[in-house]
Amino acid sequence: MAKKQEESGSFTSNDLTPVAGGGLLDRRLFLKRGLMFGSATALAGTAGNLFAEETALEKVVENKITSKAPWMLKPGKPFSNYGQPSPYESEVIRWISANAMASGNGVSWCPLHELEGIITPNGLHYERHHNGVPEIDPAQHQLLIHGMVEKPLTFSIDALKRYPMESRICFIECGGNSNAGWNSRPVQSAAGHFHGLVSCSEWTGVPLSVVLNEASLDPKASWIIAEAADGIAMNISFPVEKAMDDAILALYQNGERIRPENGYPLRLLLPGWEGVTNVKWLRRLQVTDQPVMSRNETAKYTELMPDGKVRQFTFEMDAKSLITSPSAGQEMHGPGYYQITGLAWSGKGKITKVEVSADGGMTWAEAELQEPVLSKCFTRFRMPWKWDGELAVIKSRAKDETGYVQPERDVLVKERGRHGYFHYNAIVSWEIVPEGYVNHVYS
Ligand SMILES: Nc1nc2c(c(=O)[nH]1)N[C@H]1C(S)=C(S)[C@@H](COP(=O)(O)O)O[C@H]1N2
Ligand SMILES: [Mo]
Repeated sequence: MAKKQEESGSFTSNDLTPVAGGGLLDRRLFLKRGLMFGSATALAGTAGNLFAEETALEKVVENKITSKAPWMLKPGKPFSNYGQPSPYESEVIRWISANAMASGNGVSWCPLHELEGIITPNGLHYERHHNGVPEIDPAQHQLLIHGMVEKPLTFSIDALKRYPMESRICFIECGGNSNAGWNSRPVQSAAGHFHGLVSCSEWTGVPLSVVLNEASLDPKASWIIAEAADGIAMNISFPVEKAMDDAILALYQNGERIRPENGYPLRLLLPGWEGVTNVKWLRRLQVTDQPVMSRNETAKYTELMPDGKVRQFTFEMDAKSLITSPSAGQEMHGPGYYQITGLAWSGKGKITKVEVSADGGMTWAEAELQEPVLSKCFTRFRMPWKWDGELAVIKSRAKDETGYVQPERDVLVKERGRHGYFHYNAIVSWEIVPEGYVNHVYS
């Protein structure tokens, strides 16, 4: 009987029994066909619709015949060479916080709380520049590979485009993302203005192993120093092992050539590894047997631990998750049914589970992971929720395929101490007050 109902797609009163405290419902609830097609009487209480308005026949007639919207009364605009978002979406933008003394040094945040799915539109990919965006002529740009190789090689962009390519959908996250989490008081910024130094794209280019094999590595080579063509010639070291594993010389981002801000015409892509290792405007790879010990791998992106030792070369980004809706600064529309949704990712592989709590972490229930679930990639999670209008604290907790579970904030702070500035990946809590406002809290 239960099986039959499942097949017909309708829901039973059992489905409406909370699966955890605070009104969390079965993660499969919104997937049931019965609910989508209006037999939601039991769910909605009185009316048969979830969120839609009941429409009388006269209204239908009026709508179809007499009241035509202004845009239906004239021809639309002509074609455009490059499409832009609707002007009504003009507030879905990156949020810039640049250094007042040096405008090319700073960040712009991806508005994660305004986006859906797992792909970041190119114009909204977060930015982190140490010295601005160089305007590079691809016809003059070259990549040099030298050092502990048999044959030093130079590649033009045109030459690289002729090699066989691969695509990889993965996130890039700055090691400084979410660093406001280390503050003693919870910041009240929108989710993307706090956690938005991470974005996810389809990157396409030439596997680094292919060109390194062509140059033929010295068996004693263990590190590669990547150097950029920006105004600081930014450089960073990474192990040869990663180069031969899944590193890509990326030329394309979500199908089009990489945007200048993100490394045009060539960027190093080290899937799952800390943002700073993904060198943009790549011009040189020097194969060596030791790291270069540059500023960005010594003074920055490392942290002093409580025992006085320093954590360095923390390449892989640990698992993390975040509810993007509802989230800080958003408003609820009164008690009733909601879909909690957010993003989870891990630099160590696939996300295997996301749990959600609506009672401040006392009880948890498993969220639905939306396909595709890919390694080192954003994973979208969803959870149906009936908010009773009372004070609630919602949070999410990610687990990856290594078994690692995202820690609570007090656990992370205890482990790392308070000298750190980078690599904050603790559970994020949003408090919903009866008036419907959403705040960031530590609990
Ligand atoms: N050449 C160069 N590469 C760079 C940087 C830079 O300033 N210059 N910033 C790094 C840092 S710290 C991060 S987090 C990522 C940001 O990549 P994005 O701007 O495409 O988001 O690029 C890395 N690669
Ligand atoms: Mo970064």
